[in-house]
Amino acid sequence: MKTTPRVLSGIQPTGKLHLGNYLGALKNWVAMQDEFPHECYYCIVDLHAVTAPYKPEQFKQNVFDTALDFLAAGLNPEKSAIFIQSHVTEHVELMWLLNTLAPLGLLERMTQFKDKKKQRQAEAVNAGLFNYPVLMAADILIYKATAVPVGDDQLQHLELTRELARKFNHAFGETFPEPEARLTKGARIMSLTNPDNKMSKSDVEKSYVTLDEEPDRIKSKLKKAVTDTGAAGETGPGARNLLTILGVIHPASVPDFEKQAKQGTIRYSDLKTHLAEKLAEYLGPFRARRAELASKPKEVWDLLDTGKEKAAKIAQATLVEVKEKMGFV
Ligand code: AQP
Repeated sequence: MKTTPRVLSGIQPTGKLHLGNYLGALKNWVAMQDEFPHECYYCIVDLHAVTAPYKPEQFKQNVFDTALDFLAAGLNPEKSAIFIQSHVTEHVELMWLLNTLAPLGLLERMTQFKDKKKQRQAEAVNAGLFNYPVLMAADILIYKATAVPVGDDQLQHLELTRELARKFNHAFGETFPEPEARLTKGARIMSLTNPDNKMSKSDVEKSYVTLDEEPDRIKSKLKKAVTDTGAAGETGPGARNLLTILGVIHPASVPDFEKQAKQGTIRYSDLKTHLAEKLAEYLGPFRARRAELASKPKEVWDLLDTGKEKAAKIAQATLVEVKEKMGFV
C-alpha cells in the first residue's frame, strides 16, 4: 500500500521573508500542500534562529512576521500544520538523543558550519551552531517525515539526517524512514547589492525585497541594484539576477530584454523600471492578505496554537517510541 508522503520544512524567524525565501522555498511548500496527498508540517524554526546573534526584544515580532508571511503566501492551516518549533519541545529532546549517535567528524565537515565559522567573530561561533544539523535532523525525524523540500545548500544536512535515521534503526530497531530530499524547483535569488551572494534576511536592507515591500520602495531598491559587474559585452551577475526574477514573475517580457542584452543595446534603467512595476503587481495580493492578517493578531496566534496541537500529537508519539526502544525507564 502506498503511504501518504509526510513533508517537513522550516524557515528561521530572522526577519521579514524576502523574494528569495518565497521563490526558493515557500512557493514550493504551498504547491506540496495543495498537491494531494501530502501531509505537511511547516514550522517557524525559532530554536535555529538563536544560534546567531539576535535581539530578544525583536524576536516575538520576527516570529509573528514569519507567521504572517507563511499565511499570506498561501500556507493553509486547514491543510498543513503551521507552528512554532520551540512550542513542540519534543524536537529538542530528540535532538539530545540523536546527538549521542552523531559522529563528531561528520559534524565538523558540515559546509554551512565551516562557512559560518569563517564569517563570524569567534565569540559568535557557539555549540548551537555546531549542533544545528542535529536539531534539523530531529525536526524531520520527530514527524517521521519522508519528504523534505530543500535547496541544494541543505543536501548535506539531509544526508546527515538519513545517516542518523539509519544508525538509530540499526542500534534500536526499525523506527525512522530515511527522508528524501525534494529539491526545490525555484530560482536562487541573489542580493541586489552584491549579486555574488544570495539574497538574505540578515544582509543590509537595500539588498533584498521583502514580500510586503511597498511599490515605491521596490522601485527605489531596484533602481540602486548593481547591474554592471560583468565582463565587457556580457550580462553581469546583477543583471542576470534581475532577469531571473523577471523570468519567474513575468516570463513574457524576458526575451525582449535578452535580445537587447545580446545586441548590447539593453538599458538597465528600463529593465529595472519594468521589473519594479511587475514585481509590485506580483506582490500586490500578498501585501493585501498580509495587511488583513496583521489586523487580526489573535487569530494568527490561535492558528499557530492549533498547528502546535496537531504537530505535538505526532511528536509525542514518536518520542515515546524512541525512548522505549532506547531502554529509558
Ligand atoms: N536567496 C535565496 N534564493 C532562493 N532560496 C532562498 N532561501 C533563502 N534565501 C534564498 C530559502 O529559504 C528557506 C528559508 O531559509 P532560512 O530563513 O531558514 O535560512 P536561510 O537560507 O539562511 O535564509 P536567509 O534569508 O539567508 O536567512 P538568514 O539571513 O537569517 O540566514 C530555505 O529553504 C532556503 O533555501
